[in-house]
Amino acid sequence: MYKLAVVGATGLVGSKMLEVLDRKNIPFSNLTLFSSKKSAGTEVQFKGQTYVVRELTEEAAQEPFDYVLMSAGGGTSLQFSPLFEQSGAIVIDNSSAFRMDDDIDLIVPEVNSPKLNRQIIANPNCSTIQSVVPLKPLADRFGLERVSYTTYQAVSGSGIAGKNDLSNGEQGLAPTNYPHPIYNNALPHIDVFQENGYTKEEQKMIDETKKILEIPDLKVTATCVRVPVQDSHSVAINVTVKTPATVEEIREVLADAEGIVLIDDVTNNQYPMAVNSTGKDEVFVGRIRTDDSLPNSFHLWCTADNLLKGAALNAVQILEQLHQTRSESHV
Ligand code: 2RA
Repeated sequence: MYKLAVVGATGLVGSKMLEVLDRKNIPFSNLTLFSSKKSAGTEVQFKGQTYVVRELTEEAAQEPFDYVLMSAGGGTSLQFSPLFEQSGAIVIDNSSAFRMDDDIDLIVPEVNSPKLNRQIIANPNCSTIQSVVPLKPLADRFGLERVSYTTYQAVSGSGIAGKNDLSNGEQGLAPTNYPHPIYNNALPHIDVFQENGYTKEEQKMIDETKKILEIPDLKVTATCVRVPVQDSHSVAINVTVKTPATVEEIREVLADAEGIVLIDDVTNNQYPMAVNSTGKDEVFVGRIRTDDSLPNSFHLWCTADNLLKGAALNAVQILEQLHQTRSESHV
């Protein structure tokens, strides 16, 4: 039975991790919840028991845990994940702190598996996770030449502050988290701008897609937009495949793929929508059609709950994947 810690247990993603753990059968005997000093002492209910959240300290990070689910931002992860790792734990980190380190696994269980060169495994960016799930079966079957993303990202991607800006905006109050009003607006600005005019969010999607799919020369570009939606990200994916394909063949490949629900019946106005993916585990894909402006190119549209598959569920699925591997190696 495992000793499990959840860091950031009172945040949006951390509490979602507990929700997911509650419905999974991962055999942990001992659960410890950590947070910043500010939230320490909070009582959290889990499986009928009350847990008092502890402040994460360097001493606490050296206690013996088997697994640590970390969702407390990049700074906290940089400071504490290596300490947990040195004490023998496998850390599954939801921040961007380690994602692009060469020796760190960047994992989406439907797509790839950990090599564990380090005992820190990075959870990818939410909009990347939901995009590589449909791209992986297309890569395997047809090969990938080029991917262009346009995202429509929910405010919960910015945590409680983003959700507050949207709800306050509806009351005519000025935003405190975003640089401009998000209510009745769309912001082509997620995270900070880089020298090259791309935002860090766009750069994450570009770099992480290549790493997860293990296609370093894949041509990828992205435009990431914040929209006035509470939960679930939507992504328009324009993809060029290497070998000729038809829409039907693409539909068949995606319909059989793990973690995907195909909703693609425009004659009956059936297609993925954020309101329908919120609270669900899968990635919803539809609007599949040819892009006649380029050879071997297609449009896809996908939606997913950014706090579930985009963060908490994917992290717990990595834990499940490791548990499965461990159980199989002990047979
Ligand atoms: C966002 N993907 O949506 C980023 C971080 N969660 O804000």
